[in-house]
Amino acid sequence: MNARVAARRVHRKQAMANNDKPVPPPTPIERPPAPRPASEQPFDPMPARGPDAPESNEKVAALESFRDHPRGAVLTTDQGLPIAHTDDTLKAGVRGPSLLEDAHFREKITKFDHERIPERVVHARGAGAHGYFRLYEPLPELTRAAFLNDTSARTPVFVRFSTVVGSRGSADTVRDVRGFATRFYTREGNFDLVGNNMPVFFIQDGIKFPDVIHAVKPEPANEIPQAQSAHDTFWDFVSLVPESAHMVMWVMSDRAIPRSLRMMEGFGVHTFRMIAASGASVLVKFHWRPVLGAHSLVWDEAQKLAGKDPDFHRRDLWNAIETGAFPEYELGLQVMAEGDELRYGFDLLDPTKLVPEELVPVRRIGRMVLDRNPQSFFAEVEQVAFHLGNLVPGIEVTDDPLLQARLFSYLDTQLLRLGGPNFHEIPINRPLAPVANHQQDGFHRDTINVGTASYHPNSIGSGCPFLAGGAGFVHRREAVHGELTRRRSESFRDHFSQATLFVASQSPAERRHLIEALSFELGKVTRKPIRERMLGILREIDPGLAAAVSANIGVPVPTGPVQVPEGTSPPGPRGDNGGVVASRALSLEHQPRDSIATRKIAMLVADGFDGAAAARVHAELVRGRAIVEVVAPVLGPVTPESGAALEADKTLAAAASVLYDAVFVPGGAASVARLEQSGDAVHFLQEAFKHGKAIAAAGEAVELIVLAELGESVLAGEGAEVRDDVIVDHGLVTARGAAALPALAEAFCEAIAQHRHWQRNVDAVPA
Ligand code: HDE
Repeated sequence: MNARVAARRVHRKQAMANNDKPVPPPTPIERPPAPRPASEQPFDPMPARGPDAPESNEKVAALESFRDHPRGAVLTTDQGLPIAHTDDTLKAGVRGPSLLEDAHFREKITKFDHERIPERVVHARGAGAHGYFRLYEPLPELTRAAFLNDTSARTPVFVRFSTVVGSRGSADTVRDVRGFATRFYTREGNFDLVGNNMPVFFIQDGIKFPDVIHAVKPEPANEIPQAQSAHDTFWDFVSLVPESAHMVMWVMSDRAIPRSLRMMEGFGVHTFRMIAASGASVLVKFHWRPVLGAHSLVWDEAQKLAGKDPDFHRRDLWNAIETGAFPEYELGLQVMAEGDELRYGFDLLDPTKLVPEELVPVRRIGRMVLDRNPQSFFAEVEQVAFHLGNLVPGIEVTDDPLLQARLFSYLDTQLLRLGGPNFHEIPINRPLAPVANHQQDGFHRDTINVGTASYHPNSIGSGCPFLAGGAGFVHRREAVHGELTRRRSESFRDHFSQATLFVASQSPAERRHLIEALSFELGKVTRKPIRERMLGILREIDPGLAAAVSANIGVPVPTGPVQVPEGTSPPGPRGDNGGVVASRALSLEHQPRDSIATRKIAMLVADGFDGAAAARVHAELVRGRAIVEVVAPVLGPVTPESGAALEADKTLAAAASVLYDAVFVPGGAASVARLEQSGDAVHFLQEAFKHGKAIAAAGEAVELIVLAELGESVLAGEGAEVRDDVIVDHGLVTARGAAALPALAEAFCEAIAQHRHWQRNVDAVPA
């Protein structure tokens, strides 16, 4: 038995023996012990996790031979020379010049000078995690891919989430598309599913990618603005390129400001192909569905978060994994018959189109769990090199011209970014499947290829490595004919019908957000003709939307057909999207809202708070696996009216409502009186209210709600409900009497699970 497993068993026995001993009474609010950061944990390739632990992650284990645990080591140079002094350079005299002879100094500074590699030209800002994928049922009728036919396999994955536009140090919560790139380390080699959190793209042909990216990136003269689409060049481009209309709607929607990377859908975007062992092929679209549902921030909140916590998303992902709240996503497929490329009223090769789920439902085929943070951001997250061309037998590409361009770009970009052709040897990029070929040499080659024959065929090396035959990757049989042309297919010319479908599918609140986002962005465009041209596009999508935006940006909606520059594909006739005029899946309104797990709740208290109320509501929140933080005027112990003190996690000055999903204020006359004096506390509540968050107040704290001017208009408002002496008014939950606490706790949890309460009238609320 290996020593680690034995130690774990002893530990389990001790834990069982301890069960017989009397347990000390719990303090009113029990806190889980603070997790040890992953970086401090000894590496265990088979960590105990959950009921069916221990489970292993082969890829994480394979990284072990590259890890360096320098504990107890002596400081050395890169050559292994022990170093006795590293704080002063070697000088001629204590006040004299430094000497070239100081090899340690030169090595240290040279290494520092060369620490940076080029950031990704797009998707530079990212965060990653390890995990695994498990299949629900074999799919032999669809594909011969081994990992999609073996339900016993626990395929290791590495996922990198990203924003597209900003540079490496930009804020997480900007309005942008999110990258959702997954590598499956399968027995047949790496399969990379390099997708986004939106199912379509701005352009139809990859040759325009540099144009759209130059337009959205900071402007070349002054490198302003960072990580924003709200500037002239972006809107200039999209207003001249109507094929972008559908994607522009997604980017202006709430999808572009996700609440969490754990609450975000993923899409392969292009139509791919799956090939069964029989040779039969189908067309597929890939989907990732977060188990917690997809949820978003509010734009005002997203902007404030960019300042209060620019690492909001990566911190959220990191902390969730460290505390065992592992993000989970289901993999789904939409399967279309080969030959049905034009059946649905649009072209499946056109990446500006999605397949409405009313036409082709999503079949869920497996689940991915992210359960381990990386140990070195640089080694793993920065150096991971995804490539759309990393396919396995049974999964292939189609002729989508955006996809085809990507097949070139990813390998090309890695050559520069990772310094040469051997980036596949970087630990995070190594497949678990064995590698054997005659490729050799080049910068940063680690492998020592042994033998004389570095060519195929050979007899000297016994013919090695051998061809895989039927087990290898064999391209589908497909006849390709055609004349040389740069023309766009006629089937790609319907630029507006799916943009209209998207807008028609939004809930009233989402539509309002869309109008606000467009008004914000176009309001920042300084050139009037661009704003006007964009309104012409919006009019084609939805005249009501165009009129609403026009009213906000002071430019009339133009009349007449949309004009496009020469060489740009003009809009063609609208398709009918197979008769689908609104699609449920396109609205966040219909996402799962049944859990408060991992939601962050602020409990606002000061000395003299009602300890019993705090403990009651806290217990209910923790039961639902929410995370509660105590926010108080000062750090240190906060004393209740009676009972044990609580330790404050944050001060009102250091915290902000935008960092939380909901707020609870227990009563206690002294505590509430203190909070009433605090502008920060009042602002905290007003801002949370404005952002549609659940708020609960008990006992005297109801007065704080009234003071913050949330009560008078809302407590008696239309739609308010009274249950067991608890008033529930669009997510604002209040009760004065102690007897109502259980009902208040329950109603508060229900309100948090709803995510946001858009029905509130918040226009007049300051924040
Ligand atoms: Fe990418 N894209 N892309 N892209 N992309 C890159 O590759 C490119 C596109 C996506 O976390 C780059 O390694 C072209 C669509 C993700 O490391 C680069 C075109 C989709 C990531 C590149 C597209 C994506 C990238 C930059 C148009 C969604 C981050 C660094 C033909 C399906 C991967 C790198 C990571 C990264 C090129 C369009 C997703 C330059 C030419 C559509 C998630 O190669």
